[in-house]
Parts: sequence; C-alpha cells; structure tokens
Amino acid sequence: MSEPAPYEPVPLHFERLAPEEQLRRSRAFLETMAKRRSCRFFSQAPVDRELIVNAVRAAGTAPSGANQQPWTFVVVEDPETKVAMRSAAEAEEQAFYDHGSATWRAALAPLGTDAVKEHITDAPYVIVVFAQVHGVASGDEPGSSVPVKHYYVRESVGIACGLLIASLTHAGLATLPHTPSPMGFLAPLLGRPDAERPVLLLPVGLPAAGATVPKHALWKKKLDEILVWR
Ligand code: IYR
Repeated sequence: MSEPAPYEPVPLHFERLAPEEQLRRSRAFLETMAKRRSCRFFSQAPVDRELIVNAVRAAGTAPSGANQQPWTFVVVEDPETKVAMRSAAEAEEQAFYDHGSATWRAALAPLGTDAVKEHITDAPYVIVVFAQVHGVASGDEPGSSVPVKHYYVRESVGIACGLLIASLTHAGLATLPHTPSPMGFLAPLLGRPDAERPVLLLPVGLPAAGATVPKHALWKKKLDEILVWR
C-alpha cells in the first residue's frame, strides 16, 4: 500500500493587499453574489467551455479533510445524456410530487417547483458533483487496490460546491442547484464507480428570455439574523 507523503513545510505564498483594495474586492464580490438567484429557465445559448473548466478548477482548490479532495465533477454536454438524465430525474420527482412528504412539499410551495425539469436539457452544461465516499490506493498485490478512508466528505464537497457556484456566478453565469432524490440513476448513467455518490446536479448557462424567479427566493435573512459577534 502506498505510504502517505511526509510532512514537509514550504513557504506560504500570500498576496498581501492594501486595505483599500481588500475593501474594494470584498464589496465587489458581495455585490455580485447578492444578485445571484437560482435560475430554473435556461437559454440553450452556448457558453465558453473555459468558464466551466475554470469554475471546476476553482472548486478543486477547496479545502478538504486531510486534503483528500473527495470530489469528481462530471460535466454533461451531450444532448442524449441530458435527455436520459432528465427523464430519470423527472420520474423520481414525479414520485416525490405525487406521494412525497406533505410537509416537505408544503415548504417548497412558495418556490413553485414541480416535476418538470427542462433545465436539465435546456442548459448547455449540467455539472454533476460526486462525493468520493472513499479513495482507492494500489494494494500490495500487483494490480490490486484497497479502499482509503476519506474524512469530512460532506463538508469538503459542500465547500467545493460553494466555490463552484461562486465562480460560475462571478463569471456571469446562471446556475440551479438541483437535488433529485435519491439520484441513484446518476452514477450508472454517467459511468461513475461504486465509491462515488451524487451530491448535486448543477445546470449552468444563461437565463432564458423572460425567465422568472419566485418572489420568495428574493428574501434573504437580515444580517443580524445570521451574524453573531462574541
Ligand atoms: N428535488 C425536488 C424538490 C425540491 C427540494 C428542495 I429542498 C428544493 O429547494 C427545491 C425542490 C425538485 O427539484 O423539484
């Protein structure tokens, strides 16, 4: 089995910003993020692949438990694969909207969601984020492999998803974090190994002409409801 890398400190490269520049960047980023809204209606207009690649690279810089980086980002652009994902997701969603928890459905009512998921086929890209519940290392026998325990997988992948959405938003793209439940169809459909679990399906693109958002989604908690100083 491969040994872990030894501890070896190297210099930290850190760009110190002037206070005014810190404030300028902080405010500009806040202004961009404050305008972000999940978008359910996508134009089919193409989007530069580099925007997607750069966002995945940014997500891949996320801190993670033991720096194990337990994530895989599958970018679906193939129309047939999108159609297959949409029909599998819609079948799951239909079951949820017909028979799912009444309390849950009531909580979603202000969002106006339903089982129709045209965003999966309309958006030029759908990024499917997978969590690697364990890693794989080569075993003692030639050609064999052994599982490697991964730590804080949910937290790590959650942080990476946040960076992914922030990066795409910063690049002027619209996204929709979509979590069809239980998403069991995604790993086989996308040819992912057993150790990977889907976490998020993220259509990415530009909003369709006339796209709307639910008024309820404009509401964000006030600062004093989310920030506590001690
Ligand atoms: N997965 C369903 C239901 C849904 C659940 C939550 I939590 C939402 O914030 C929105 C929808 C769907 O995508 O319609």
